[in-house]
This record gives sequence, structure tokens and C-alpha cells, in this order.
Amino acid sequence: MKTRVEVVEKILSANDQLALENRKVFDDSGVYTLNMMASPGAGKTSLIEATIPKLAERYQLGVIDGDVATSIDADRAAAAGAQAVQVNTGGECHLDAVMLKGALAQMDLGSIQLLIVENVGNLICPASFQLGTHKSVLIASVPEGDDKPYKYPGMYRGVDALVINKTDLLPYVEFNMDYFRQGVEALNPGLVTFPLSCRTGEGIEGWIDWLIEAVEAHKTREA
Ligand SMILES: Nc1nc2c(ncn2[C@@H]2O[C@H](COP(=O)(O)OP(=O)(O)OP(=O)(O)O)[C@@H](O)[C@H]2O)c(=O)[nH]1
Ligand SMILES: [Mg+2]
Repeated sequence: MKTRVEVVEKILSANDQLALENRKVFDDSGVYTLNMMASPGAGKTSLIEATIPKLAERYQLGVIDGDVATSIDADRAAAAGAQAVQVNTGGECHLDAVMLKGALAQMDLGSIQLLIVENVGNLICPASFQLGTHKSVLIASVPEGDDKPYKYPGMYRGVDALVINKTDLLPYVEFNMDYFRQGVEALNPGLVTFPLSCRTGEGIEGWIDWLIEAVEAHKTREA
């Protein structure tokens, strides 16, 4: 038992070291980066598709998509106008810093200002692996249920922003927004939150404004 814990610690610290190296690559290239996490099907790729055209006049976007298999999501991001690279984890339930480093080698970072990393759909594993990105964003979605903050505290505790997607389904699904938000508040007080619908576009503007503000604030900090 003791040995197993030590091995995990070693793997995580090697990962953290590589994550620092990835961060240096981002900062040297002047690219602002987000780690987008969510359960399968919450709407990560849909939000990326909705975001790309809204930012098209300001920024070129890059997207790195992590999935166990297929290039479906990178194809969708590329079709929406992003420079996209797919990582197939071959069974792993998360991206890690070495996988991200491999994907970065295939990107032209000089031609993008914002990189969104779409992590593997999972509410547990991705929270344990630093990638070197500047901010982490979690997408929850109405049909997943309002109890998810209570059941997956690690994920909700560690993120910098929260999107609540599929609000168009609120009339049809049992989802107590107050109960959900109380759970989030207990874990991550004051967490900036954007209820929205990728389907109807309602609420997207708040998310876009936050994103622009984050990119611009980062540029100022770097200058
Ligand atoms: N009703 C509704 N459906 C949505 C919304 N956003 C996404 N969907 C649907 O939800 C499904 C999953 O969306 P994706 O964007 O592929 O989800 P994902 O999180 O990228 O999924 P994985 O990458 O497989 O984990 C698709 O059928 C979308 O059309 C929304 O706001 N409302
Ligand atoms: Mg996806």
C-alpha cells in the first residue's frame, strides 16, 4: 500500500515538472491557455464551436482535443475555424502534461493567441493532472443533475470558472439551480459562473466577455 502511494506521488510530481515546462512554452509564445473539463457530453466541443466565431475578429484560436479514440472533436474544432490537434489517449481517462507537450509540437503557437485544451470527458481524473494551462474551466450541464458538485468535489474545488450548459433543458429536467449553486459555493466560494445554452446562444455573451477580459489581462501582465 505504502509503495503504491509513493509511485503515484512520483508520477504526479514528474507531471507537474512537465506542466511547468509547458507553461513556459505558452508564456514565451504569448499564448493564453485554458484547460476545459467536463463529464462526457456536457458540451465542451459545442462551447468551443460557439466560441470560435465570436472571437474570430480578435484572436486566432488553437484547440487541442483529448479523447480516448477518434478525431471527431478536432475535426469539429477545425471546421469551426481553429487550428486543431487531436490527442488519442488510447484508454487513459485524462490528458497529462506529456501528452500536451506532444500535441504542442504539432502546433504553430506563433499564429494563435488563445489555446483551448478540451480534456477527456471525465469528472475525476483530469482534476489530478496539471497541464501547465493558465486557467481551468469546468462545464456542468443541466441533464447531468444538480448533485454533481456534492459527488465530485475535487473537480469543482479546483477550477477558475464554471459554465452551466444546456439551460434550454431546464423546463424539462429536474434540476434545482439553488441546490446546485449551494454545493458549488461550499467548495469554491465566489466561483465565476456562466449559465448558458450552446443550443440557443442564450448567456454566451457573458462567457465571451470573461474570456476576452482574461486574455487581455494576461497580455497586460506579460507586457
Ligand atoms: N439541448 C442542448 N444540447 C446541447 C447543448 N450543448 C450541447 N448539446 C448537445 O450535447 C451533446 C454533446 O455535446 P458535445 O459538445 O459533443 O459534448 P462534449 O462535452 O464535447 O462531449 P465529449 O467530448 O464526448 O465528452 C450533443 O448532442 C450536443 O448537440 C445545449 O446547450 N443544449
Ligand atoms: Mg467533445
